[in-house]
Amino acid sequence: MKKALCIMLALLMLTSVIGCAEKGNTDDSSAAITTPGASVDDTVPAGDTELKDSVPTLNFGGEEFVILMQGDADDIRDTMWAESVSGDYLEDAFFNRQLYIESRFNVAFIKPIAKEFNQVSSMLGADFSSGDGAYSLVMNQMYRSGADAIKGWCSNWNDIPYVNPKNPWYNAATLDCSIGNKLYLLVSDFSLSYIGQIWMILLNRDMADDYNIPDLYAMAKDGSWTLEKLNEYASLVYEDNNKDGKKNLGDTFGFYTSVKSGCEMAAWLYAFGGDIGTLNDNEFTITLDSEKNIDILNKISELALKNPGSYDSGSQGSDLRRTIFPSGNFLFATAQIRDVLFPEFRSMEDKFSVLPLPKLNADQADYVTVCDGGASVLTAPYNCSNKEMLGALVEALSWYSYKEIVPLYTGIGLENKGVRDAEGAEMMRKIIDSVRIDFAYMYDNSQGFVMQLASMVASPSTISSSVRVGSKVKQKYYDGIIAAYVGE
Ligand SMILES: [Ca+2]
Repeated sequence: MKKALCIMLALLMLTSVIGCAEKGNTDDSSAAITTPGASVDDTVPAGDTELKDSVPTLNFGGEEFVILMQGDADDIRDTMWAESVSGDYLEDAFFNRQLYIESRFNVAFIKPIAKEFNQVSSMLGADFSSGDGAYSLVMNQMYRSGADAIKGWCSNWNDIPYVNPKNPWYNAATLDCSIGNKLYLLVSDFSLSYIGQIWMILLNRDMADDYNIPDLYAMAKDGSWTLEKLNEYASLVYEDNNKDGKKNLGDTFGFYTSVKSGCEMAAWLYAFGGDIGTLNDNEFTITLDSEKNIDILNKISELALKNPGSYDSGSQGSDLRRTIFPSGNFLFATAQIRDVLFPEFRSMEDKFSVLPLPKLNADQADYVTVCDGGASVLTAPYNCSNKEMLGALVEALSWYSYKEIVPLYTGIGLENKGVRDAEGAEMMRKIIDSVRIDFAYMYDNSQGFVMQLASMVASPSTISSSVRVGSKVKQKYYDGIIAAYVGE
């Protein structure tokens, strides 16, 4: 074993806490959403029949499709699989998907095995050592999956038949994480955990009317939704409602963010066209120390801490997201897609819009966002015994989810008093399609810069020196990953 690989493995074994791991979704929102007339069928879903996976007719003789995933029973119910028809929109959609897949390929889409993310890794490792091939597909935390892939526990998706990452039901940026022809982590619409943890920004439309904010949907569409606009509109709003002379909860603000969250700060960094490092021909270079990126970190700090309308959750952390925007006291709030499915959002009186995180300026080509490192990505277990079934099902499930599940999932959160927000649904898809996954972020594994962004943004006077000090260590870390991939 190469020395670099040994160092890498040692580092990875030391890593126990992964990512911005708010645990998988544990909200009970979906349970509250019922559709009494729900019916179940196994026909091809409605919609654009031309855009479909190209998996041929295959018969797997009733073989079991076994998914090993992070999470618990609630995560299975909220993001993946249903025992039967229940009257809940999402669960019924999952059940329909199972019937469709079972009927199309003659497989048994059994209840996934859900375990805590470290345990999922251990089980995958044990399966690798024993050669059992007990699992068809593994869906574990992004950061953890990167660590597992380096150990050789996963197969290269490019060697799995039928999977075509260029199809729109995969995240296009996944390919940016390839090292040569090696692609171990895949993201598709089949991972609702991933879709749900994508960052965006919310706008309280009732407050926007009160403060004469222009049509931001139009602005987002024509590309003029920028940091300057966010700063301008957020700064219009502050009222000391509780008259204590302090900025605190209960007051009315223009903007909410949580500087303490490294992943949230990473989302702003990428949104403004910044990056941590670049990968070219198996050469990784830290770029966070560039003038442009240091400037972006300073701008995030100014937005979060100096804008007169901003409220930073400080030590209260990001858990406040669930209640703070529905309180009706915030014009804008940084949020994740799944937040809008929380009951607090669904019972919120004010109307709201979803918007992409703004660009740094109008010159930036397009909107960019990222997903939390704790979300699930797809890996192919090295010992999976039927890789043809794996490929066929991942491709078909991803396509089906793109057509049927994701529009439903985002639509539920955007439904206001029974009225579907069509413009919002379109915006939501645009946000999902703007997710960037690059090598630095995908393999951060809490060893890269992501977690440190929080303390950097909180202390603007030391941003440059912190980045400079960290760069050497991070460069070695990433070099080690690449050596582990290409040096074997
Ligand atoms: Ca106050």
